[in-house]
Amino acid sequence: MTQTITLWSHKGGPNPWKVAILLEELGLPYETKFLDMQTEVKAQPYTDKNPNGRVPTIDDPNTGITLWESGAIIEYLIDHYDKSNSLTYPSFPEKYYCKQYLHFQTSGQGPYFGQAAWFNNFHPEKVQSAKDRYVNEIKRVTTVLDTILKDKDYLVGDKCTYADLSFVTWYQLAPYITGDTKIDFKGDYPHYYDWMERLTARPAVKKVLEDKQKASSG
Ligand SMILES: N[C@@H](CCC(=O)N[C@@H](CS)C(=O)NCC(=O)O)C(=O)O
Repeated sequence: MTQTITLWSHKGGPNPWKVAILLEELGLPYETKFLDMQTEVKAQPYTDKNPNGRVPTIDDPNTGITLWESGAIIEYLIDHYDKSNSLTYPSFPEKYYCKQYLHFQTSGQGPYFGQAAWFNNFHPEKVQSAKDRYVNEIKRVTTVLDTILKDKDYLVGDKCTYADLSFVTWYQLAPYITGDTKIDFKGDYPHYYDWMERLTARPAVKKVLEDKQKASSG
């Protein structure tokens, strides 16, 4: 029997919830532990697990691993628990295309969307050029995805993989992170928009987004 995996998380931030989507999709037992961003995430004992002082981290008693960085955690969960390849491909070149898109998400989506969030909502001075730069990056990344998805339902092959799922939680925050700039995703990026509708209609994704909503309003 699979033992319960612990997911160290934060109520509002998107990266731990990205991992929660994979845990739900794979039907794994897990419990979420929320950390206070001001007092706990950059302090011991948490930094003994994750010296980078960020979430997510997982503890998996089934293998004894403690692992951080959401992309690495997703690869680990897929390698260890997706034995039927339900969310990946064992075949060449699809296996590497899934990795390509996950790397694009962790390096090309997450950090830029994160900076947009920072300059629109937290930076103490109003720096219009920085806001523009990162909102333009959101538009650019979405154009890339919209173009890739022009003639297909999912990024790799003909089924939903972990690569698709990794993009969901940052996009859910788009209305907040773009500040004064309202992006018309449905009108300007229709292929992206339909893809995101398909992903967010999945029961596991719906559940995690509801859990996130409850956690951040609770
Ligand atoms: N590259 C990391 C980014 C993790 C990250 O930035 N997490 C945010 C929450 S979504 C965090 O812990 N922020 C707290 C801080 O920066 O102090 C990953 O993908 O796991």
